[in-house]
Amino acid sequence: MECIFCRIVKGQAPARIVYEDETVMAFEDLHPQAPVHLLVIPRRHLPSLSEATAEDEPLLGRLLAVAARLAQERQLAGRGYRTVINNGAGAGQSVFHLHVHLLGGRLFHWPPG
Ligand code: DGP
Repeated sequence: MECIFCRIVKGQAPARIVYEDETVMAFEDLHPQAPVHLLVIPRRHLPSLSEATAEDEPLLGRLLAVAARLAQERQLAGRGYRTVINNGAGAGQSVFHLHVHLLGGRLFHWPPG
């Protein structure tokens, strides 16, 4: 079974897409953990942060820049928002296609669970 996020990128699985360009895409998380919960992903399949190489550094910056822009557009910055990358099953990663969670619209606690 192909990666679910690759299927979303190809338009083969449904998603509420909020942003896309030639390298990244953002859509609403299926199981939101906050009033705003978006996932920002590379179009290209990259399983996790730990598998990113030096060549991926511009892409990693792009993922965060898009997350920040989406947060700005949704006026999340004033109250604060959180970006999360779960890396590996032990850290809670369940979809092995790199993604940045953008969460906002509520208060967040530290340390995370
Ligand atoms: P993580 O646990 O960090 O790998 O986060 C994966 C997220 O992906 C999780 O919050 C739920 C979300 N998710 C899983 N499958 C789908 C899907 O088919 N569509 C969308 N929009 N989100 C999904």
